[in-house]
Amino acid sequence: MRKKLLTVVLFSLFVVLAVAPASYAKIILKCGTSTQPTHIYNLAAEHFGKIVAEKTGGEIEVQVFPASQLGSERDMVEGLQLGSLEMTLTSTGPMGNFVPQVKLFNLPFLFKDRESCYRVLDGEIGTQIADRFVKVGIRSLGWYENGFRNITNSKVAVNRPEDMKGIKIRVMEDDVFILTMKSLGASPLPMAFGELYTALEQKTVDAQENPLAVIHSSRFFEVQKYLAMTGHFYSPAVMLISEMTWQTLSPEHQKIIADAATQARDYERGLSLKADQELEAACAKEGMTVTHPDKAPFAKAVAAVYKNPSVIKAIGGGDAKAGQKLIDAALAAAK
Ligand code: EAX
Repeated sequence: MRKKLLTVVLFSLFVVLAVAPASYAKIILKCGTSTQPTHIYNLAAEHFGKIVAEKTGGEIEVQVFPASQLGSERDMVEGLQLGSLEMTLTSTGPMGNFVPQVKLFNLPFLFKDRESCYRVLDGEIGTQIADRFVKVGIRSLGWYENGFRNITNSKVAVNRPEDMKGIKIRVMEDDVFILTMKSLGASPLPMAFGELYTALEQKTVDAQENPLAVIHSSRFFEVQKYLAMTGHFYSPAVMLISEMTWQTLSPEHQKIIADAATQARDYERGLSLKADQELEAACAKEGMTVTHPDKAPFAKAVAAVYKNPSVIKAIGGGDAKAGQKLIDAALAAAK
């Protein structure tokens, strides 16, 4: 009897040990974003996770944490460097603090249209800048899209740059955004995205600027009356993975993740285009007054940002000549 019991126990132990490695091998990749669950970043991150789960037979699970639950965009990138977070899909807002050359993409009216954006981002310039991330402990899995940014505010219908005078506007945390809004005569206040809705609600700021996909999913129409389709910045996004995490993955898993990220990028760009086609009317339906200002006077007002010595130097990573070269190359490629 005892012998039989022992056999059963040993057999059970064998079964547990045989099965255990598979369950222990499961890899969880947490991916944080700043935006609301229905926003295109999160739909794309879920799509990415689905492909990865399928291709790895469930060995890798991507868990998406929207709405700044894991911190601001800057906090999350720092988390990737420390290895406390595996992935994030972020705007370029905070990225200039990690790789200054990214500030290039923050210049106003740099790109003509989406084709021009993709040509620069997916081409040599975008690839070279993305390659720099690895040196600071993060790895780019591709340029996604936040979108063309438009201005909303609670005070006035904006038709000309002059209408921006004295308007307190929240901007992302980078001096290029601050200088751009100053050159329009507005009073910019840098702030993390997670604090923005409350700041608009409590009137700490009058205005903000974001792509339609963000404006609509964050329900800014509840606290902002006016929407001006200025398209002043094209805001790229970037899918990032912690380099520490990346180095623990097998080459097979790395390939699956890289390919899935490219597929999800194309999916996300499609969603972003659709958002731009549909959400202006949706915002109007929610009660916003929409204006379509002539962009030329805005572009003229912000042209000074391109001549700003500290911006040029920063874009060159501390080298003004390199900065000017990069700006010229981007302008030529974006044409
Ligand atoms: O990345 O901070 C911002 O306004 C960004 O556009 C937003 O968080 C999406």
